[in-house]
Amino acid sequence: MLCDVHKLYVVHSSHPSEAVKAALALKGIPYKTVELLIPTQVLLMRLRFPERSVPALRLDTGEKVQGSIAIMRRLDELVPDPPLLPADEAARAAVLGAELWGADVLQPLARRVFWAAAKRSPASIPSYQAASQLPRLPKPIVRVVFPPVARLEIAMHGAGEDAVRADLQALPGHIDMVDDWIGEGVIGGAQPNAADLQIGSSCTRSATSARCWPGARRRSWRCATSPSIPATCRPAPTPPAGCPRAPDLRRRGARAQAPPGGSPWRRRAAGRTRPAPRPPGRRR
Ligand SMILES: N[C@@H](CCC(=O)N[C@@H](CS)C(=O)NCC(=O)O)C(=O)O
Repeated sequence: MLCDVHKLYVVHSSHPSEAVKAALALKGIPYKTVELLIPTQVLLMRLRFPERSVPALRLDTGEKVQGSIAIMRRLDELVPDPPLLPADEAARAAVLGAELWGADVLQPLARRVFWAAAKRSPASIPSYQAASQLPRLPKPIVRVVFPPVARLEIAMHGAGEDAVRADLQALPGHIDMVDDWIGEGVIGGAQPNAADLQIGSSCTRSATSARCWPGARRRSWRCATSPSIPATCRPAPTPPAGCPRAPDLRRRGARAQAPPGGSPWRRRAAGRTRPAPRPPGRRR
């Protein structure tokens, strides 16, 4: 069966969805957005696609592609220019490694931190709805509906206090690694690539959520403001200034070093050992 237009299924403010929207925009591919209200995608996507998550793309031919990485690959086949992967083999391997790390490590971390932060700061939720296509839910309804949704998402994504504390302690090491990739030209070049979109969208999501967490908030988030990260990958939502703090994290100090030995992702992606750790206290 032929549809007349490509359809991209998203939930609003979903970072992998933003990455795919940016890829479609870069390639100038017209599409229609089908926005689902979180967390209804868990049921509704299963009716249309093999998996329950967004983003998912239904091409005008009826072909279905689900998952941000799979969609990016398919878009490159459909519209090769501009490419989302470099032609040079070594550069391509580095970008693929960074993209995979972005999808497997940073993306779920950003999701966990978001839900934990949103639970702490339910007042920030309307700001995340700002650019949504769906009718804005009245605040009293958000107040009633949000707590069980947050509990469900936290359970689904393993975003309990301990997991998020570990995430926030690992985050500075992750950001250093992303900044190194920017320095090496793997990401952050003149032309955004697939890793820029994958990592940039998660960085911006983490950066907005991390405003709730004092240690993480001190970081400069160079990755979230890199010029190669298209504006569509930078969701505007900002938790309010009065967003509650996390006393346990403040006591421990969230500026932790990367895990000993560094990330295996980094070594696999770059094909070399991790550089010596930076001197303590260095700020970007
Ligand atoms: N790694 C996948 C994950 C997508 C994903 O988990 N999307 C979230 C929204 S940001 C979702 O739909 N979650 C629902 C679920 O996992 O049940 C991708 O990049 O497409």
